Amino acid sequence: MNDPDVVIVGAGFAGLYGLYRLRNQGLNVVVLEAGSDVGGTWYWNRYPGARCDVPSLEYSYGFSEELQQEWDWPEVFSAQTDILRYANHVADRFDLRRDIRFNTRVTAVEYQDEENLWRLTSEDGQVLQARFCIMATGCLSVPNQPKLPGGDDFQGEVFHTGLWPKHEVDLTGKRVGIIGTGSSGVQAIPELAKLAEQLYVFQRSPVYTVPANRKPMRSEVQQEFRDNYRTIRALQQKNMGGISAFSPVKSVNKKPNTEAAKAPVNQILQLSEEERREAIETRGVGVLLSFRDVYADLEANEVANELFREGIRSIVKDPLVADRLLPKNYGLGCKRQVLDRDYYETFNRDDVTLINLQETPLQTVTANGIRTEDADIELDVLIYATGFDAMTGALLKANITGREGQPLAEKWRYGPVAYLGLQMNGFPNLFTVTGPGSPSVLCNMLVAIEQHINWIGDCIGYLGDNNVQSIEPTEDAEQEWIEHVNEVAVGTMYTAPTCSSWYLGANIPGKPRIFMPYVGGYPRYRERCEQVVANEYEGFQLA
Ligand code: N01
Repeated sequence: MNDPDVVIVGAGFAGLYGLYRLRNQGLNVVVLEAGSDVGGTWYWNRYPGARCDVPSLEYSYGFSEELQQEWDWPEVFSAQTDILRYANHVADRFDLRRDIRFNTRVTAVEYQDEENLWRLTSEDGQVLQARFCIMATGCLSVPNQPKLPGGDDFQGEVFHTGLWPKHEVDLTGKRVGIIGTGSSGVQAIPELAKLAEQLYVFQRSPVYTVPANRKPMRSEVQQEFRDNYRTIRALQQKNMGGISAFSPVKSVNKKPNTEAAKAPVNQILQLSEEERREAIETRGVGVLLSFRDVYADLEANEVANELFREGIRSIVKDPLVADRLLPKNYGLGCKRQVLDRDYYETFNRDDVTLINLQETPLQTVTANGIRTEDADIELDVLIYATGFDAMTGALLKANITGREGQPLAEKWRYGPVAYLGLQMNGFPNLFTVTGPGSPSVLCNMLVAIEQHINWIGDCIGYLGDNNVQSIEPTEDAEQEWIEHVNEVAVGTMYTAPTCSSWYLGANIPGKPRIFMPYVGGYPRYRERCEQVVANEYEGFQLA
């Protein structure tokens, strides 16, 4: 087989759209995928309770009018199974599988200086060369497996939420331990509690989580979205997080709002205590996330934090357990917001035990379970819900080397350095999708992905039309962009001194503490990308 024009690594939503878009441009494209099927995140994260925290009508492709008109979403916020079904439908509908090589884990991505080609090698020894390489490897795709003392000694079954097996995991009658209470843990815990005989939750940091919308999709609502998709996709382009927040008017009976609920106040400090409580009563605790000052003002943040804690105390019956669940040393807005279904209620069950690792640290994993400072807890199953080596993990794991054999790991030894999260100096014709320095994980992923792939597709088209052999950013442009990325993150709760999050790389021992995504908002970022193109690829060197 002839070498393709483009190799894409990853057949998640970015890889699928990349293949569709570039193939339609007349390019010969091959996708290499480690899994046995499409879906990326939604292929690997099959743990009980896995679902998306963005409404499905928004977290879906906008590139095909037919696709958005024909696909039915069964719930407002879809479960993993439905999103994976959607990914499979897209692969089949657009005949994408014929260019995807499954079970092909890329272990090296090397630039060949002389030929100006990228050579990709896979675990099973396949070698493929192409002029362009697109890393569509996802932002949360390398599971963080902490090295706990005695971790290898455990004789029971071990799972990671991010690598959940495809076969059914039978937890009936079993004593199950779960480490981690981030988005994955919070989603899994209520479901695991229903399946296991006993559930032990090992919590290092309590979490701020608000109840998720759990409504089934009504066909009238779906139809109203379908009728308005053009507007919705346009609104997404103008929203900070790539979400249209389109409000159906025909298919939804709006209840009359109380004064507090409809007040156009976006500062919590402008409300009296009574008004704050009334707002929570009418709109739920999630209303705390709608006040702007909560994200920018420490006093406002603490007011909201305390109201949030009050909510936990009112749900969890045992005051000691409730106290352990209260986040105390960081504020709302520091970490990725978590959504839940009956998380706090789950701790009222007799068969669920919360272990606060800050009070009673984990000493060792044993053959039979976990030993903390004050107890030996026997387990049949141990589940790690310990997150991911986010944003840079998958790129570094692919062993990318650029011009003159420079490893990406060396270029990024003090943190990721890239221009617009799209390209790196020294790595010509290699593109990253939703890479560090782009809105990425702070944006509706599908919107961010389509924008990146369109930009890359247009760029490759431009190079072809103008007989240009390679593109890469200048070091100056890269540096300037990173400074801007850091500048806009300063003063936000994301970078507050009390904050440790995977956005900052703080969850991985030894990882440089750098705020990786671009917090300046999707529209501003998109406009910058467009301006760069209008100025004939400003900040890039073309050769
Ligand atoms: O990972 P996390 P996640 N010993 O890093 C704990 C997306 N996502 O998989 O906070 C003990 O948030 C760690 O404790 P601490 C979403 O973007 C989305 O849950 O570091 N504990 C924390 O409690 C999300 O933000 C969806 O102190 C250890 C937990 O493990 C991102 O993925 C669903 C530990 C990790 O939380 C990551 O979420 C799922 C150790 N050695 C995921 N190491 C939705 O769409 C780590 N922890 C809803």
